[in-house]
Amino acid sequence: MNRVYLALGSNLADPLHQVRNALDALNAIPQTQRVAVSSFYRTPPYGPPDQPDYLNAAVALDTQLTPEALLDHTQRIELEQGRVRKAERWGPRTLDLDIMLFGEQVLNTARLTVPHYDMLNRAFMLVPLLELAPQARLPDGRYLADIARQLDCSAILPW
Ligand code: A4P
Ligand code: MG
Repeated sequence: MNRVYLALGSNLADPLHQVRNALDALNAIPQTQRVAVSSFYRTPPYGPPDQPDYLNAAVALDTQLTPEALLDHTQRIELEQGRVRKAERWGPRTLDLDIMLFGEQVLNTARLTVPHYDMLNRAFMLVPLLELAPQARLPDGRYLADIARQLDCSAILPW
C-alpha cells in the first residue's frame, strides 16, 4: 500500500463541476481509497497569462496499484471527465490530474516522473498538499514545508 498525493487543476469557466466529477471518479478507482481532499484554491495561471484562473486542489489516496496502473486511471478520468465536447470537436483539456508523490518512490520512466518534475516551483501544488500533510517529505528526506517557505504563496487564495 502506498500513500499518493495527486494535484488537481482546472481552469474551465466553472471548474467546480469538473473537479467534483473528478473526485467522484477517483473514489471509484479499484484497490484505492480516497483518504483526504484539500480545500479548493483559486490560483493565477502559471505559464501563459491569457487564460482564466485555475482551481487547484490536492487529494491523498492509499493504493495497492502500481504507479503506471494508477496513471492509467487518472488519464482515463481526464479523458472522461476533463474534456468537454464543443459543437463538433473535442475542446481543450480542462482537467489535469498529476501524481506529485507516490509513497517514497522515485520514478523516471517514459510515462512517469515522480516526484512531479516541477512541483517544487509551484505554490499551487505545494500549498494544497501541505494542507493535507504538513510533515510531507520528498523521497530524499527534505520537508516540502521548507521548500514552500521559499515560494511566494500570497496569490494562492480560497476558491
Ligand atoms: N507524466 C510524467 N510524469 C507524470 C506525473 N507525475 N503525473 C506524463 C502525471 N503525468 C505524468 O501529461 C503529459 C504526460 O506527462 C502524460 O502522458 C504522462 O505520461 P498531460 O497531463 O497530458 O500534459 P500537461 O499536463 O499539459 O503537461 P504538464 O507538463 O503536466 O503541464 P503543466 O506544466 O502542469 O501545465 N497554473 C495554475 N495556477 N494551476 C495549474 O494547475 N497547470 C498547468 C498545466 C499550467 N498552469 C497552471 C496549472
Ligand atoms: Mg498533467
